Amino acid sequence: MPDSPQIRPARQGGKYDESQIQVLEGLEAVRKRPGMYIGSTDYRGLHHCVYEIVDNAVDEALAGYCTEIQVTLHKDGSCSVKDNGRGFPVGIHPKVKRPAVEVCLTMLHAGGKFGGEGYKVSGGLHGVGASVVNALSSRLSVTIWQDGKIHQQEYSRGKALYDLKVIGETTETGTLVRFWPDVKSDEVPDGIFETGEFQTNILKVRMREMAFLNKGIRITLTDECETPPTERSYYYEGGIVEFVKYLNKNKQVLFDEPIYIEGVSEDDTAVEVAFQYSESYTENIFAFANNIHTPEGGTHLTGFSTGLTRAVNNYGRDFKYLKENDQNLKSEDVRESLAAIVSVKLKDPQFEGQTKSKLGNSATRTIVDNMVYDAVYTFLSENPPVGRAILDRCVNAARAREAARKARELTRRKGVLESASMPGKLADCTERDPAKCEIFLVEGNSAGGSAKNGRDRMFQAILPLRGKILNVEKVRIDRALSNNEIKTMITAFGCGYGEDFNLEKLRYHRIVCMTDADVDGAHIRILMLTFFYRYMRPLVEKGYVYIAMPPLYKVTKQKKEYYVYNDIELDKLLAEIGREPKPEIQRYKGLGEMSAEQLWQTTMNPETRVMMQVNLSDAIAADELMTLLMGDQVEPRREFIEENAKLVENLDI
Ligand code: TSJ
Repeated sequence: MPDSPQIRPARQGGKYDESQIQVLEGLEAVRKRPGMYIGSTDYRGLHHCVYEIVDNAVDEALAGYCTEIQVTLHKDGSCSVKDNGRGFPVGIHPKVKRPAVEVCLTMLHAGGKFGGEGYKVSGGLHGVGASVVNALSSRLSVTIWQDGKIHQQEYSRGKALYDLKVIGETTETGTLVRFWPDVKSDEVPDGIFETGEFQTNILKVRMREMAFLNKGIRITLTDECETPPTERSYYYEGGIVEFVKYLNKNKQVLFDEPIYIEGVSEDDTAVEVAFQYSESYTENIFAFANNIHTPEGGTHLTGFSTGLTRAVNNYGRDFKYLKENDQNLKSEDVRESLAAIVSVKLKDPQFEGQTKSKLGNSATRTIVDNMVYDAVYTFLSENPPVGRAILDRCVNAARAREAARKARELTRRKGVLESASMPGKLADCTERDPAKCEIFLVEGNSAGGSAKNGRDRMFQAILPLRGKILNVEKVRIDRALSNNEIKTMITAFGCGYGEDFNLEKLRYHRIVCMTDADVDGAHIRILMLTFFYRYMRPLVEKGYVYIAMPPLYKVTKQKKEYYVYNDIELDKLLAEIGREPKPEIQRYKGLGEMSAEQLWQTTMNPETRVMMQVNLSDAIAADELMTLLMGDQVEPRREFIEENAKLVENLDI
């Protein structure tokens, strides 16, 4: 039989060939409903594409054949990923009768089926495979160095442009994929992505995370769009131990070396845990399954938590840190001020939950629990100073929790937080159906005035806040309640906080942070998001939290006014309307400079405004920034702000 054409008809000799129906239907489905495969078509989906390709190279590294991964952002808007592995198999796939690499890149879920023994570990957030990226790329090329030859094939929107061909000879091995995301524009109305701009700051977080989670792999990120081009390299011999040190790098730690546990279960589940206590009052535990972050937790996290709690309690009893009459420590006592990484790698991971980011495999819980219990109990027994430090810390946390509970009951009885009377500063709306109501948290009094006058009082409430919200790193929640801004927010929202949080009592379904478009505004926004993330997390999970986007400039030309939200838009507009005669450009330094009418038109009117909905990973990013910005240690903070001034701005996306 001669070589088959690129896409053969589904029907051949009256018989359906299932794999080909999949080719045709598969990639079309991807372009029809991209969100189903990559989550969204905004900047997040765009960056998932990079992760998806990198995951393939990481899998080759985990199989033991690759040590270097090079990620490059090119000036022409493309991204390439190159590894020094064995090279993607080019042999003919027995069933489809096309080269394996072509099958993987042009068929949905074809990946991993010809991987031989072992299992795909990374598999991307949505576990969809490289063909999805191919389908969503205007162009993609794959180059393979293998068996003395260099092979290449190119595709457009997932369809091969020509058969795999040999383009040269080589002594090396490896795989290179370069793709040009299919970006929507006036010229390409049927494009996919709303933006094609890769951001180094977003990519570097994931590349660093991948390097932490997979020790010994070097991942290099080069940005050729910057002048001069920048290069960052991530390589961690210590893996997740270095990850934990990184999480605690600005904190006073209780003991110098994180505790590290590693093991493989009978069913080949690989478990790695590292943890360390600090003097802070928050927990920073990140759980991963097959290199995928699981913010909703799951069985691996539960196993860690119960195993650790049991070990600390038993050690405390056996070594008399807990007296007979003392209650057992609760898991939240043991987790306070804990930084930890839990990473499991398993066959057939089951992802559950709202965002499919919760591990469901029930066997994993017992595996992790037992492994952690044994290792921690033994470690503490053999290292009494560390054991003492940890037990002191946890017993202290338990006492504080008990005190806080009593204080809360007192305030509850007095009705301080639940009374019908709303804070005086709140300009409430008339509507009572929470689903229709919005509350704007506005920085500063003058802006608060404009917002009050500009709003639609039917459904929009205004709560002016005066700058400093509190740093939750530094105090426990009971003390946090002495902060006026925090108290006011809790009262106005009506839904309580922490363990008592009740979403049904929430008075507004849109909570909008409206701060100035400058660094101070960004800080206050980070403080707000961190507070929500730590004490009202369901607000974030439900998508009730938003960031208002006030314009940065007003441009006036020949009595026409234009509002512009960032510098790129400004350039675009000036190109459009012409710079002669000179348009007047006003840069807003703060919300307070806008009149009530302007604020309504540009930032608050649902018909015309732009708002960003905050998701869990935004909140986590804010929380991490907060740790760095507000931690005890001054020097790293300054360094960080200098290094990341851009990242703070990036929260504006
Ligand atoms: F999938 C992809 F095209 F996106 C991609 C795959 C992208 C990149 C950057 C790298 C890779 C990739 C795949 N690197 N290395 C591999 N290796 C294999 O696929 C491979 C090689 C040999 C064998 C074998 O059993 O001999 C098996 C596999 C799965």
